[in-house]
Amino acid sequence: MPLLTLPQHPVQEKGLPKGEVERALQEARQRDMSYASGRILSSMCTIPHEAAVKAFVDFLSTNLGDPGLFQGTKQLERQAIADIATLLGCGGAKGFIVSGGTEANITALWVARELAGVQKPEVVLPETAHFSFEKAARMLRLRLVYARTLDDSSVDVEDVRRKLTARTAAVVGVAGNTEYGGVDDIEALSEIAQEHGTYLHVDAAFGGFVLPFLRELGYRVRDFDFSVPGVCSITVDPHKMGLAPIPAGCILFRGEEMLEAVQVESPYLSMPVQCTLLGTRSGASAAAVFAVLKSLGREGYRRVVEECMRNTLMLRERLLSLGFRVREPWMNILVFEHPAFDVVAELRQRGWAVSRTRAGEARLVLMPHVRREHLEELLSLLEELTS
Ligand code: 0PR
Repeated sequence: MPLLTLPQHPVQEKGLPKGEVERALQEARQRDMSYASGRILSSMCTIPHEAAVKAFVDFLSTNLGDPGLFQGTKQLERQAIADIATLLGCGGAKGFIVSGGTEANITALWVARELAGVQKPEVVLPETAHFSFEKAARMLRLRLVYARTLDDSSVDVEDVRRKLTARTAAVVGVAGNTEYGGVDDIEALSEIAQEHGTYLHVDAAFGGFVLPFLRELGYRVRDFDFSVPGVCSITVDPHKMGLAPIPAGCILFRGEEMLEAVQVESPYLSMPVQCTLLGTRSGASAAAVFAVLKSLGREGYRRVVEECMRNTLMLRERLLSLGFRVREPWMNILVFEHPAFDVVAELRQRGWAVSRTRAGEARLVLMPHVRREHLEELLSLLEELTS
């Protein structure tokens, strides 16, 4: 069966009437799940902030691969970077708005490998690290050395220490791991990395827009950012809890000189050198990130995080009272299971998008589009299943 009712030729000879193209687009969109339905409980992305959407559309044709042509847009990127850098403990950190966490992690390991300059370089990272590091490792010919994790899903720092060798080009810590939201002991990793003279990268793709606000709300939060001296670079994704439209990641380096390690000459462009993986890259993403940062301010983000966390803790209490085994949440990611049935299978069968951890538990990401009323619906269903 054809996917759409639109003619299947790759590109037909004559343009189709506007209405027909629009109809095909709408038809496709209707087959998508929607965040607003509350049924997407597996995603780290959400409905973007309206100011960011407007900025994205207004800056659609801008290209930060040639910043001399788009100096205003470049200024927005600089400002957005400075704001995120300040949020993460070092206003002077330098970097770029990139396409997402994968590009950010690849860029960080690329810099680390170039700076280390060792033969057969290795990277020591937690078992819980995101699979983007595997892509980075294959591309950059790095050997990944996984360190064990503890019961709370954070890395066993003693195992990291044991795995360092003369070939170690970088240590990776995660602040908000994908499955559990766990935060590694970045301070301990920093000490180990500094003793060993090794680069330390922190993947805060999810946690970077959560942890600073949880701390401001009075939650006990581990230090994970540039306030920890050994941290060389941080990945943080505006298109996750930053409420920016996809694609929007961010990579920050403590010093500008680190970026020079991956710099290439771009002689026929308006700038003589380029340090990003992408050449032509979206100025719309940078403008959108600027717009949401400026519209929400710290207070706005704090409110968003407060609501997500309140929902997470409410859900946890109610699940416990229904007899589910629930993990202690680090942030707005909740992992649970039931001794008598397969929660993931039951929920999926009824149209809820939930993910499964490698250990088989149900994993929910309580993003801002997940509202109280959706959780009440979910809870009544789970109550039925347990009775
Ligand atoms: N680092 C961490 C800690 C992540 O969780 C992710 C993505 C990345 C890096 C990579 O980021 P990009 O996907 O932006 O390149 N974590 C989620 C995942 O892959 C992303 C996600 C988002 C998954 C939306 C599902 C979804 O519907 O599991």
